Amino acid sequence: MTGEKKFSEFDAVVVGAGFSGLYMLLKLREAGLKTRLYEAGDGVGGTWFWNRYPGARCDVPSLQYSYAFDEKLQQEWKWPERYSAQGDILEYIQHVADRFDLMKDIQLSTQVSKATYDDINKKWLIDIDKERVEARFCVMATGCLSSTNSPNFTGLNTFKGKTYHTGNWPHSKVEFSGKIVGVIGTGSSAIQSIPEIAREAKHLYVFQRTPNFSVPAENKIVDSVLEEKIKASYPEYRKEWASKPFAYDLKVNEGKAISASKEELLVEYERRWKDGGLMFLGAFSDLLLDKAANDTAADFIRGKIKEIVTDPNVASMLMPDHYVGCKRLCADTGYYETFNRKNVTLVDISNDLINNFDEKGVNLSSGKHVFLDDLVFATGFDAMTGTLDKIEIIGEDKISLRQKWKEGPKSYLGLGISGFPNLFHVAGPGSPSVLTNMLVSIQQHVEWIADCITWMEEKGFSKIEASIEAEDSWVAHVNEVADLTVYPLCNSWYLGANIPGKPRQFMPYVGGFPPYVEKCDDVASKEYEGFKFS
Ligand code: N01
Repeated sequence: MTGEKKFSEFDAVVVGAGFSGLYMLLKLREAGLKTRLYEAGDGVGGTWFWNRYPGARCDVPSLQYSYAFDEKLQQEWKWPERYSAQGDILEYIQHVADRFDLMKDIQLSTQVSKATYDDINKKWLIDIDKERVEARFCVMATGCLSSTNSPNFTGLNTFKGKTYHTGNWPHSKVEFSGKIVGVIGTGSSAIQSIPEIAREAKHLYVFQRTPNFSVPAENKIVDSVLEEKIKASYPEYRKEWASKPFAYDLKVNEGKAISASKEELLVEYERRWKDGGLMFLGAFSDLLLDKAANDTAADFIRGKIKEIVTDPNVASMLMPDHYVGCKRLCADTGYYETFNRKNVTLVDISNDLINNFDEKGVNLSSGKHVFLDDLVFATGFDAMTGTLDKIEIIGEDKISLRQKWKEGPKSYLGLGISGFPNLFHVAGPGSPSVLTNMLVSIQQHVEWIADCITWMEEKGFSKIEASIEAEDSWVAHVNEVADLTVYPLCNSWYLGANIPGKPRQFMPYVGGFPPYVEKCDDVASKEYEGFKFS
């Protein structure tokens, strides 16, 4: 016992029981390491455990957004819809946890508050609620969008109605019928939940600071012929999808928008709009690289908004003026159409700011008061770094990760952090993560980490640490590549721009999944070049 705390010792600790953590646990167990996984929630599922808001579903096709590591699993599992709903994805994750007998090594409802590297014993000392744990390796599988952003509006604590956050939604059905509801935010979570809430509520006010581009998801029942075809050669399909820049079958047209005629642009955009989903971003190869090319896509979507939304003023308020994709493109079911409903009001809070809340609703800076029964925050996340920021992580020089990252996150390949030995991060900043099919990125990271630890065990090393030189040069490369695209040109969470005071740095690696994998494989083949071992 350490003081009042129970003491436990493992070879490895994994933090987080989403897709990353579960697979990491399985791989470390296969590698022969005694491993324990800690999860703050009272169930597994990560993102899909917390984000239960109405309309929550994935925007990558489920036949692709699923684990590839087990042929029987991928053959047996049946996805009901092209883009699965949150409940179906959660059921799949729970099935995986049971099928591979993972629950016996998972401790739920357990918050990791502190992790300190002990350089003498080459171990992490991890503080959880009533326990102190020692482990040789610590893997942060804490997710990229797992710390909610809840703006602290003046007077919010006086508001008498119920408040919800899309990223931390109650487990039982929330009743909006007969209620006057406000939704703050117009990102992906809002765009999915607004049509659902509008169908139920007496009246819905949508408080919009920045309009967002969205394309129809065209969700449907999984096409059984396609499913059969894919399942007949699943490993080959998975390999082909992983060879694409976004690690899924986005079908990027090789043609360029800047050299296409008006007719060619229209035909391609119309075709993609009709097919639905994020395929829209692949309409031309230069959309994310060239401002003029991107403008053609933006004009097309603005034209669609004008066609769909009957009130020209509302249509114009819904038209974004940034680049398509530089804030994550959304996929919706009836989003713009929802603003034709009589019980929906769009409130532009970019000029008429939210001044304060009182017990009955919200006051805008113009003096206008909006009465609300319930309020939904669809205000997103402190993305990519937020959850690690909440844990006090102390490295070998007694410097905290918070201090190290105060100017922005720095890591080598998004996998390892200089000064923080034996700590790995799955899909962290500096890796392609959120710009790709997360399942593919997660599997690549988990397998790389498991292989690296196995290699260390074989070689008799007990300590691995990214070198500062390798880290600096990778961070420079990540920034350099981002600057070749339109991604850094708007105020997105990719840049940390949604969180007041957060350093502005483009966090994910935008160079494409295949070159990233090539780099990771090359590093591994050169005895983990850029990492130091002892
Ligand atoms: O969060 P967001 P999200 N006052 O950050 C507004 C993934 N995801 O939860 O743009 C007023 O995108 C903010 O306004 P602005 C996906 O990767 C995937 O919707 O900062 N408004 C914005 O409109 C996605 O990108 C799926 O000016 C404030 C909104 O809140 C990511 O999660 C579904 C505000 C936040 O939008 C995050 O999406 C859902 C303030 N103080 C989510 N603060 C799918 O797979 C913020 N806002 C389909």
